[in-house]
Amino acid sequence: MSETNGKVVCMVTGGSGLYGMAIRAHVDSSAEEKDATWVFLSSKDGDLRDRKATEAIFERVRPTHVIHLAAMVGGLFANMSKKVEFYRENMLMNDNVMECCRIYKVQKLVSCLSTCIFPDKTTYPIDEEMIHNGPPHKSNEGYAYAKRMIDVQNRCYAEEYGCKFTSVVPTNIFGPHDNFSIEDGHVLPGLMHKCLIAKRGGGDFSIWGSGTPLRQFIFSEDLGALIVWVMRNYHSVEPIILSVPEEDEVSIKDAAMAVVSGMKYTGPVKFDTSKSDGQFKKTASNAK
Ligand code: GFB
Repeated sequence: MSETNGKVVCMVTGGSGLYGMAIRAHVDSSAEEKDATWVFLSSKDGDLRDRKATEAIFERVRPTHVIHLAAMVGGLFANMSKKVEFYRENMLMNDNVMECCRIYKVQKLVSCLSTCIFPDKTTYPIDEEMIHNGPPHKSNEGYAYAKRMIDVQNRCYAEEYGCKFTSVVPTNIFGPHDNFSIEDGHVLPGLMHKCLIAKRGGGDFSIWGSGTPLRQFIFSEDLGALIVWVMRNYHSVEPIILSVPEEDEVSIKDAAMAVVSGMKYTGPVKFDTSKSDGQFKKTASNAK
């Protein structure tokens, strides 16, 4: 995409997180992004839950394009215990960023949903048309409804103000610069961290739940390249799923055993079935 007037200034909120750092890795290694200015925000640049702080960031950076990744995120267990915070903090950030994108005439906004926001009772594979066809899994309804409102707001801004806002729906992400939090993080980084502790003699390697739930995992740096492609080349307001294909869905047990072999752990492996399995499956189609 060539800009007729002036440079592309692309601002990435949540720029220091797992997803943001993956975009940075892609941008740093791709020739076609050399002509654009990329600004990666972290929470140190301002609190996006605060409207004045958000406006001050837009005033300073004057972005032409925004990739909005900043969010209160967490794995199943964090979501189950902090539904109010997951709803409120994400709603505040999303509303401030979208309204500032309108006011500052941002040419393109790409926000981030997640495959966990899909209906819990559904047919498979799930595609982009099905997001609102029923309530999400109870475990993360706070986060899921806040994320679903991004899709609703995108359509309202497009209809009323002609804003070019859209969203991507990544499946479970893993990769470098994760927080690897065992209590609040996602499954793969949590398992890697627990496996490291077990290797160092800190007890047996414990997989939470039964290991039977199914997930599609995408490597963060592949996702980084995909979202930059969406910013440059995808012009619909409708969300687009970014995932590995259905056939690459694996069980939590298979994923855990991949961590075990990848980290050359040879000790005992056990399943802590006192922990929840959460949503059994949320198979997404990447046909689009
Ligand atoms: O990544 P995760 O926490 O979230 O995966 P979801 C949870 C699944 O992995 C459950 C099992 O079936 C857990 O029982 N599991 C096994 C573990 N061992 C572990 C472990 O050590 N840590 C964790 N966290 N899980 C999330 C949503 O759902 O999907 C988020 O809650 C987000 O909002 C994310 O959207 C993509 O995949 O279940």
